[in-house]
Amino acid sequence: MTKLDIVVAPGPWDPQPWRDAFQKQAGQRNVRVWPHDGERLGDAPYVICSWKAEPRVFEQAVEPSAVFSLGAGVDHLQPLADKPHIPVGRIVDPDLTMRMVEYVSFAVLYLHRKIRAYEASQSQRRWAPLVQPAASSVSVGIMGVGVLGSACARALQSMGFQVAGWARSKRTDTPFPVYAGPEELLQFLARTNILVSLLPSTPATRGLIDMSVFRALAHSDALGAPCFVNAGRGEAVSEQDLIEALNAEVLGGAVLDVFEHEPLPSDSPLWDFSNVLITPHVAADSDPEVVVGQIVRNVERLEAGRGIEQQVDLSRGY
Ligand code: NDP
Ligand code: OXD
Repeated sequence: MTKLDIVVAPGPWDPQPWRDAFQKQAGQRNVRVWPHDGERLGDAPYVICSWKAEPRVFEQAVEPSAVFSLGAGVDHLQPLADKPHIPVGRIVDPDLTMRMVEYVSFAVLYLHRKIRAYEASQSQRRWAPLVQPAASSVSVGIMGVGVLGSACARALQSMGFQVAGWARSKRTDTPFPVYAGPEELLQFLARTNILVSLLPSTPATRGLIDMSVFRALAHSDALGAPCFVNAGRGEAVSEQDLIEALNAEVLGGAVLDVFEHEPLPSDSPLWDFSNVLITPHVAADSDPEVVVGQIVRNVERLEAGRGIEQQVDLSRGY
């Protein structure tokens, strides 16, 4: 059985933890970090494990046996869309899922429990209780109820929030209602006080969340103006419309982890809103030890002539 070389192309990430984790878990396989260990990959069969790597890594004379994303999203692997014969895998892992559940639960509670207002009171040494309604009076709508969105929906439901999802296809296997497709979007938005996006970046989702979406959300006695959480991809949101919606108080607050351009430029007006919390794309980090374990299991499958798990269809975009 031929062992595959493993080429790790971690793009802007610190390569060292990835080199260490692969060297620890890859057995006898040859591990190379690209481009640090040289740009040319040689003629031995290999796989590429990539995070936002420069596309020229995919332009070698010999093609990879498979390409793995080092995260859940595969939008950065679009250069491979015209090579459907190369299998592409992504990370689906309880560790990554639980990190996203933590982040989204925190963000929804931060908005629902009016923590921003209490932070402002504290900075002025003011004791200022606000009406604090129960979670059951707030409806959370999650756009994208795949692996991450479904887990977040269940966690929020267990806290008492009214939860609904929106996806591309109809679902009947969830303990919360799922609205599907453009035809059910308005119905979904009309019942949503806190909108959470966990959508991937695809041609169909790009710029989907715009002013018309924000205006269609429901005001509630509990929360006032609706709020927005984005931990999916910045490209799914019209950032200009988001800024306008915050300025016009169509939205009452937001927690944002992902942006059209990352790092978020220092002159972005989003930094200035007192009712917006910004985090630097850290909602669900990939832990090298965990991710590498899943990739090595897939490499073993390839070496045994089997297909990979968590394969994605890049023509669908996610
Ligand atoms: P999945 O592929 O499991 O789920 C994607 C969901 O989005 C599905 O419910 C899918 O619908 C829905 N969807 C896709 N396209 C459309 C569309 N055009 N209209 C309506 N719904 C659509 O992905 P994950 O849950 O694992 O991850 C979601 C995203 O989260 C990733 O793609 C990544 O971009 C982001 N992410 C962000 C992180 C961070 O740190 N901020 C960390 C990890 C991931 P259907 O169910 O019908 O297929
Ligand atoms: C991912 C991410 O897609 O970190 O895993 O954004």
